[in-house]
Amino acid sequence: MADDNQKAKADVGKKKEDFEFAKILGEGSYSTVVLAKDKSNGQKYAMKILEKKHIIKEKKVAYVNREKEVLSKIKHPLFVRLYFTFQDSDKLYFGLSFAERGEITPYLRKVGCFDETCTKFYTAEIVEALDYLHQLRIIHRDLKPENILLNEQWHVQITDFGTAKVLEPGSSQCRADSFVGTAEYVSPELLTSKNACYASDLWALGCILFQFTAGFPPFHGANEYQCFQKITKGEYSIPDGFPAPIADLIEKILILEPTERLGAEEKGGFGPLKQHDFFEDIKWDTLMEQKPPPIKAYLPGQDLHSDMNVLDGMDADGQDDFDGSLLLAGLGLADQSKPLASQSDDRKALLAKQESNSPWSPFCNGELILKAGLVDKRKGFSCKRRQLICTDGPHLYYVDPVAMVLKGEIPWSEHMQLEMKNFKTFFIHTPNRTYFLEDPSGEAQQWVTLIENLQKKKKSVN
Ligand code: MP6
Repeated sequence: MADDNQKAKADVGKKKEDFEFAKILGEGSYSTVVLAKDKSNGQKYAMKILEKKHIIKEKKVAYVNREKEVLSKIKHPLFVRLYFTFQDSDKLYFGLSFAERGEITPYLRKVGCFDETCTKFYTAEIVEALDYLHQLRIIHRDLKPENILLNEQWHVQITDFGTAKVLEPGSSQCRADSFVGTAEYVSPELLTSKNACYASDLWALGCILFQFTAGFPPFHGANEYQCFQKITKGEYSIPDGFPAPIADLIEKILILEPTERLGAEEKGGFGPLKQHDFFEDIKWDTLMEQKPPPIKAYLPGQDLHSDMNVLDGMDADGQDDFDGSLLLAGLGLADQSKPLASQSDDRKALLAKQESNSPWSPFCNGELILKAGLVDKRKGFSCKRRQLICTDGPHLYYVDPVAMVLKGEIPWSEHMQLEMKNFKTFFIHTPNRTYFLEDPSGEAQQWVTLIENLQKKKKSVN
């Protein structure tokens, strides 16, 4: 495996024909990033490709030149590296390091929110990266989870410098200009005075730390305007149960006045930030040599939502009288011989009874309810009480039992993995997301058994 300097030396005077181009990795505002393999040595790169005509038409030549200037300055393991550039008659090509694990965002989305160890490690790497970047007098200005990539060893690789700014010596503010970052992560000073400063990146860091822990960003609204309103007022709330050191650090960063933010030059810079209690056990000097922790969900304590009352109109545990285990036996589905979806007379009879008796029938597309009951569906710190309905589709629908509206479906897949944590809590691991469910009536085992039986049944029928 060539190291960075070997890769840099070996890549002098490249041209398009030297590479095999594969999948598109991502689309930037004025570019496409494509996986490319050097035919001479098999080395993989992320090739950023820009259309000259488009750049000129959109008056982005300065933007491209600035990005190249910034990328050429940055030589650090926590950033994507620019190895070479070349052009042909109509395109520009930037050869950059390929971050094998891609963006951190899908991993966060899958687990809902990171556990504290994971949050701490990745936040520390971002802090280390910003410390380096600011020493080069560069402000990123659009730091967000989508721009945080992970390399093959699961270390951070920060990317996307198209909107970065290089400050003049002696100034810590950049001249006001029209750029505003991505709504949820943009700092108040960028919205009010259009002046970005080093502390603007610290604001984004605070938002990312919040999102790693909660599973959603601190400032969000139905549209950008609502989001900006909350940001300029510093209007956000820390969910109950947030780990105290994280809450304290967020509160010390998400401060409207940039000079007051922990990590700001006026507050002593990155030293005091790295010394915050939250980073107490971080060994800063060897961070990049450490093995990153596994990406795991943060499972807020069971009592976080003890005020979740059983909704009116539901019997104690919200269990419908169409209890799946009875129906499963009734349809002979408990044994392995009968076909799953046979339109048997007893199924039709049960379906008729279900349609006249069960309030959940309208959500089930004419499928038979095998089990239905109230569950708390958790994602990070958000918790929604839903009526979970397992049918012989098989499908897993979930309904808002108050509004009586179908809210969605846990995508059925033969690759679904069921995990029972305790008699109330179980997980449904699907390829893109893990569903964290709590059954207040303590029937986690019944849910897991039913769903696994249906998976087996479906596999045997297909
Ligand atoms: C990405 N930018 O490897 C990526 C990258 C890789 C994957 C997914 C998204 C990637 C880069 C990159 C350099 N190396 C990479 N996405 C960015 C955020 C956007 C959406 C703007 C293209 C960017 C260099 C920077 C100068 C533009 C990936 C890897 N495996 N599977 C997916």
